[in-house]
This record gives sequence, structure tokens and C-alpha cells, in this order.
Amino acid sequence: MDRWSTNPPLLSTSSPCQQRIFQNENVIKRHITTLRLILLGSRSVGKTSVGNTILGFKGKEDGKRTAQSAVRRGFVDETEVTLVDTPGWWKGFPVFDTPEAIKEEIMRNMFLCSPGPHIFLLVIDADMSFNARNLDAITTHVELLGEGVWKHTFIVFTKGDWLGAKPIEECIEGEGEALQTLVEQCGNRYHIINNKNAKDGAQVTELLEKLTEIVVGEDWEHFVPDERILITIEKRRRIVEEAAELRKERVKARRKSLTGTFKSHSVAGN
Ligand SMILES: Nc1nc2c(ncn2[C@@H]2O[C@H](COP(=O)(O)OP(=O)(O)OP(=O)(O)O)[C@@H](O)[C@H]2O)c(=O)[nH]1
Ligand SMILES: [Mg+2]
Repeated sequence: MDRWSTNPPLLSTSSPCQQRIFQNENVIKRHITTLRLILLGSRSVGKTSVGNTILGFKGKEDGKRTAQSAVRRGFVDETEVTLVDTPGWWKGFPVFDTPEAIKEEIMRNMFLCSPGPHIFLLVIDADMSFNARNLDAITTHVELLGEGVWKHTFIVFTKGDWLGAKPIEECIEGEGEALQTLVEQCGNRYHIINNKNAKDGAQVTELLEKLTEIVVGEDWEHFVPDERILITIEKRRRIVEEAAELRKERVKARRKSLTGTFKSHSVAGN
């Protein structure tokens, strides 16, 4: 049977985030019924591809710029996974350089999976170098989401195919202080994915196991987005829309008055 599906499995229960524990050959496997994830990262790092790999979607939208946040859902085994894909920021540029519309999309995403995401998947491409500028860019963008965000952030390294047999730990160590600081900031939670080998179910199984382990942890709650952020975004949007409407009215009025002047000149000239 295919492990990926868009339909609920027969065994699914309606209780959100209920966990089941299966014991098999001395291995305890925990399952959660729902998992809400948000993909974050700079442009072209492979956010959409990670979403496709997790949900088992074949090549949908990857390589095409994500301009607006989008919610996608599917079942991975018995877990209903909700994934919010988001537009990326320019790599290595701090939040100060990011257009307001992109910042708003990044912040709005956490309100698209009510009551809030379990985990933010911070996507980083393992084939590129990582320096202090990258760290600053990531930190300033992630912190747009509010307090407590780091506790809920998990790094997904993409382009695992570029590493070959080299373990990701070796890369983290070799890359230097900036990447090590980020990994520590995320509580040493990370996983490496090769989106070009999406048929390798083991990498998704392992990722989901790591995420499940976090979600079922003692005293662990999903991220609760600060409603004030949404109110501010909506207020700002209304102001922008009203200003655009006003500009449109002004242009219309000016066009009308110019047409009137032109007509009266033509009549006078006849
Ligand atoms: N070799 C390799 N290429 C990958 C991998 N993951 C993604 N890519 C490629 O990287 C490019 C960008 O992938 P996307 O998933 O569209 O990246 P994104 O972060 O969603 O991009 P934006 O929406 O534009 O910000 C595409 O050409 C993918 O095929 C990977 O693991 N290995
Ligand atoms: Mg994308």
C-alpha cells in the first residue's frame, strides 16, 4: 500500500494530535494523528521540494517561485500532515531589505494552520557555503514570527545528493561558527533530505520520527501565534488598499477633468 495519501486512513481518529504507541520487536514507535508544519527559508533553497518529498507529491511546483503562502495537506502513513509553503527572502539579506509584502506573507503563514504550527521547518541548502550574513538573514526573518519561535524551529538541509557519503555533521563542523550557532539555536534539531531521490521513503520516515519525538515531548506545546501580528498585518493591508483606491479615484477624476477641458477647447475651436 502507498504510504502517502490525500484521504484519511481507516484507523484515523478525530482527536487532534492524539498519539498512539505501537510496540514491535522491542521498538517503541510513536504516531501522532496530526502534524502542522511551516516551511521557511531563503529563495530557491528547496522549500517547495521538501513539501513535495514529505507529502509524496511528484514534482509539483518545485523550481517555480512561490510568491504566496499556500497550504497543502496529505497523509503520511497515519499522520495527517498540513504544510504551509512560503515565499523566500533573498539569500544573505537581512529582513530590513525584504519587501513588506514578503515579510507579511512570512508572518501570515502561521495563521494558516490553526491553532498554530507544531514546527517551523527552516530549509537550508547544504551545497552552499554559510557565513555570518546568512546567519543574520535567517535570524532576522525567523524572529519576525515572535517569541518562542526558536524552540519550535527544526533545520532541514536539502541537496543531500551534493554531499554524497559525507555526513551532515561533518559539514556543520566544517562550515564554521555561523552554521554551528544556528544549529545550536535550533536545539541541534536537524535532518538532511535529498529531494532528487523523493522515492527514498526512509528519509521521510526518519524526519517524521524526529518531528514526532519533539511533538510528543513532555511539556511541549505547539507554537501559539501572537494575534497582534495578524491585526497589524491586516491594518497595514487596509491602509495600503485604501491608499490605492484613493489614487485610482484621483486618476479617474483627473482624466475626467482633462477630457472636459479637451471637449470645451474643441467646441470653442469650431
Ligand atoms: N540537486 C538537488 N536539487 C534540489 C533539491 N531540492 C531542491 N532542488 C532544486 O532546487 C530548485 C529550487 O527548489 P524549490 O523547491 O522550488 O525551492 P524553493 O525554496 O521553494 O524556491 P522559492 O519558492 O523560489 O523560494 C529546483 O530546481 C529544485 O529541483 C535537492 O535535494 N537536490
Ligand atoms: Mg517554493
